[in-house]
Amino acid sequence: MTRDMNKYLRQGLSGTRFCPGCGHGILMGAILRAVDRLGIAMEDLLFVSGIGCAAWIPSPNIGTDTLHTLHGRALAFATGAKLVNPKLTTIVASGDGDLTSIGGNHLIHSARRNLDVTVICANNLIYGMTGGQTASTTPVGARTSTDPDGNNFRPFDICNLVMASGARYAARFPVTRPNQLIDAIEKALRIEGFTFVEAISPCPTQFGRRNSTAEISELYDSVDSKCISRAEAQAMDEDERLRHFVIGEFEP
Ligand SMILES: Cc1ncc(C[n+]2csc(CCOP(=O)(O)OP(=O)(O)O)c2C)c(N)n1
Ligand SMILES: [Mg+2]
Repeated sequence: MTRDMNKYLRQGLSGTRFCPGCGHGILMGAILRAVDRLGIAMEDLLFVSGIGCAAWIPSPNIGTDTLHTLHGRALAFATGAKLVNPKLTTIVASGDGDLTSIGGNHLIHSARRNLDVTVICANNLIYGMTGGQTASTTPVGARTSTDPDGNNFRPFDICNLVMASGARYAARFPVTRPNQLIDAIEKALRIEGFTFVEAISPCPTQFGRRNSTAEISELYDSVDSKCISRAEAQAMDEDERLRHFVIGEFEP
């Protein structure tokens, strides 16, 4: 994190808990830069997270109020916080497992009810914290600790899932394209109602080393090279599309 974002960090920290090369640190920088652009005061901001490596993005790193809650229940806590103080800009920042597996119901119903929060999903395609198990976002064929020969099941398209549930805005970008990611987070924060940004965030420790991309730079290149536009996706058959990340903005 460059020094210009220091003012948003909790005092006394001597570093983050992320592994070397974890994309979650880049995402944290992107979130803070979007907040900075909008000039949101620290006291008007609340971060809520569940459990997982991604849930460490706000807590303990960011110096605003943060709720570090139960696995899968970040949106339930955010709902309560929003009821008590609707004026707070409330950002839920958590992992793909946390938000779409154990927390999947809270995600779709928060979108359906148009809860006024911005959800930022750090999608590292795996359960990072607990040892690299298959998640509902793991690509077909990717090896994990629970699928050493490769995952058989198709992953959720989380942006489509939340849009179909009623979200006002969704976007997907990898952390390898930070400017697009910052723009998307800024836009999501400007829109009232339920908004969602999915950041593809490489996990060298649990995903990369099992999928022939042990070098951090190789993993970042691999993720970036799989990013395609919606127009490119339309020209592909389903099997080929599932091997890529369709990036961009999704609006009703
Ligand atoms: C009720 C409950 N079930 C399971 C766990 C174990 N657990 C902690 S984090 C986690 C998965 C985290 O994955 P994700 O949300 O994708 O975050 P990541 O670590 O990958 O960033 C699991 C299964 C838990 N803490 N509580
Ligand atoms: Mg994960």
